[in-house]
Amino acid sequence: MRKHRAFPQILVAVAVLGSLFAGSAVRAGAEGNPAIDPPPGDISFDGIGPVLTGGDGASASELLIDNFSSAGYAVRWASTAVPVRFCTVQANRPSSLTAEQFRDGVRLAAAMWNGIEAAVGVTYAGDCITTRIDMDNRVNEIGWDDARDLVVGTQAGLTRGTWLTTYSGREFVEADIVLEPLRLPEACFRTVVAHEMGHAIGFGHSDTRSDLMYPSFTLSDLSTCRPTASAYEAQWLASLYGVNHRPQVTAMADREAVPGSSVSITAQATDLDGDSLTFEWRQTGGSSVSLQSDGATATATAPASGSVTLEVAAVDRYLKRGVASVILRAGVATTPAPTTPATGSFVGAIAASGMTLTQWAGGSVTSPSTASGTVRSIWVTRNGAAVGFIVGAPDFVNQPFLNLFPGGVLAAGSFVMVVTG
Ligand SMILES: [Ca+2]
Ligand SMILES: [Ca+2]
Ligand SMILES: [Ca+2]
Ligand SMILES: [Zn+2]
Repeated sequence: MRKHRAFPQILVAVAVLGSLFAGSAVRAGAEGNPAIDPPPGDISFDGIGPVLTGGDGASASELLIDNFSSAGYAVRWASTAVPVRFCTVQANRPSSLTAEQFRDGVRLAAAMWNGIEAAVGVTYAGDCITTRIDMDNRVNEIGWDDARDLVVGTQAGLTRGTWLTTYSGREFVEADIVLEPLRLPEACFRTVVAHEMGHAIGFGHSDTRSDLMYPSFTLSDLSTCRPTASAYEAQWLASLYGVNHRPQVTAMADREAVPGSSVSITAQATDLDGDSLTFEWRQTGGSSVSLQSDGATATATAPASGSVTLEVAAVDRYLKRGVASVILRAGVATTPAPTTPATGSFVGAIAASGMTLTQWAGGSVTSPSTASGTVRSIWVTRNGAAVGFIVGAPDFVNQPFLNLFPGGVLAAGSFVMVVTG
């Protein structure tokens, strides 16, 4: 039985904090600020006990977010607020982490939570317009501790959430994540972000070591910096928000095409929940080719050689993604497939019965067409001898003619004798 450790919540008036520190200078570090060496031993992600603050005057005892028990006070985002949008504030980022590594950590955490089939999703919007975390601006920021010193002791970060109680329960209105600028292995940094994001979508702490929402990690055992939520946590998220499935998507079979030619590829997708879907196409392998997409259909240029891999994702409103790929290979420049020669015809009128000397208008003698009569045979002269094609006769009978004119195709303008009847 999983239990949540409940500790008294210390309420902090966010508005007061905001006014207290509104004037403090924030050093915007393109290069980042010096990183703080982490403390030895266990590092708590964000302190022990409940981490969320009510925005509606709820009492301390009501603020215990006991999400791992059946009798907890859950806080969640209203479905109209999903996907939950986060942006990053780069100010005060430690020098041990590049701006892009910071963004990658957030991107991966969002993708990890979105991978769970629950009716909640997280979208990462890139860097915030603002350069300072504001706890009361209705923008969900992820950034670094500053002169306010919100993260203290052996904590790596904190999540400050506010919610309002509505007829359907407690609904978040904002959740900000403040990180201490610690010098951490990238895997542990990513875990901290994923853990805090977990709080920001409604998780409390778990007392199970193998859960992402366990309250602490230790640098002496990097396996405690786990990249994903556990199966149990996935289940819990689905019970908080309801299940929502990722779309099922299939692309066309692998293709081979003449180098440089334009190839159209179509994906088919379904969603068990009936969500409307958008499609994202990208190239995941091979030398770069042009790729243009319009919904479920994409047009790519076949590579000059080798093959390229294209991936299509069908994405629903909760950012659940179904993915399929298709390989596009450079084919040999194909010779046109042999085609049935066009019906042949004569120049001018042909007698309904008898012999007519005329000219061939083009096409094959194997299916001659005339306005009158039935063509019995067609004759040409070669080296003073007549060579005939008997319509409807077996090939061996007509072999001498077909040897001269493969497929029975006679050049337009050739003089022929036609026998009809
Ligand atoms: Ca904010
Ligand atoms: Ca601090
Ligand atoms: Ca769905
Ligand atoms: Zn935590």
